[in-house]
Amino acid sequence: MKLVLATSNKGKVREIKALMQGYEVVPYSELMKEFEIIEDADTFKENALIKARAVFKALNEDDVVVIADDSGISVDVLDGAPGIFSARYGGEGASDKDNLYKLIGEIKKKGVESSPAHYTAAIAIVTPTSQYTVHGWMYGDVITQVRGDGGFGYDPMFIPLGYDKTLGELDDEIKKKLSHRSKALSLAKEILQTL
Ligand code: ITT
Repeated sequence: MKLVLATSNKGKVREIKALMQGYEVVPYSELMKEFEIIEDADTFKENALIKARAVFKALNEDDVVVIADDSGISVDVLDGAPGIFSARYGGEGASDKDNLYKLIGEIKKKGVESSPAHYTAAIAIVTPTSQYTVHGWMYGDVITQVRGDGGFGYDPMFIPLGYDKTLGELDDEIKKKLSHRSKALSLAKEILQTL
């Protein structure tokens, strides 16, 4: 079964390919020119559906399954920010590094050096006849330091529960076992098996 990924994020593509072995996973940018998708819903779930539906429509094929991932980090000391705004926390066009340093700055403004936090991933699956969503979460702490260069996004400041290193420092295999994305994708696989 060919799965088309409705994402432009290279970190997500790398992780989803590694987590979906046995499936043919193709980023939509390999099939058409990337286009802007306005993610204007107020939940991860709805934004994932917006992306999957937009790519499904643009592909205009009868026999395709599209998968989208909408994800982000929620920090307790910031009342859950940046949440669904994680990709643009540092402003329009912000890079992963801009977002990371913006988050560190906001946590420091609260007068603390760490805070409990969690990642959320919503995965949407869109087929010619059906639409599904599943979720996964990973809990831990964010710190006001950048440690390691593994993973992507906010990983160099995120320490998963039960560890004392950031996802930037830990082996990829650990994130593969623990992550919000891997938990959501294991549920997605159960759905894909029924199609
Ligand atoms: P697409 O919409 O094209 O998929 P995006 O990067 O805009 O790409 P999102 O809107 O879902 O994707 O934003 C996700 C944000 O959350 C982005 O800033 C990521 O860096 C961050 N994020 C999500 N999962 C992450 C992970 O596993 N590790 C680190 N950061 C993550």
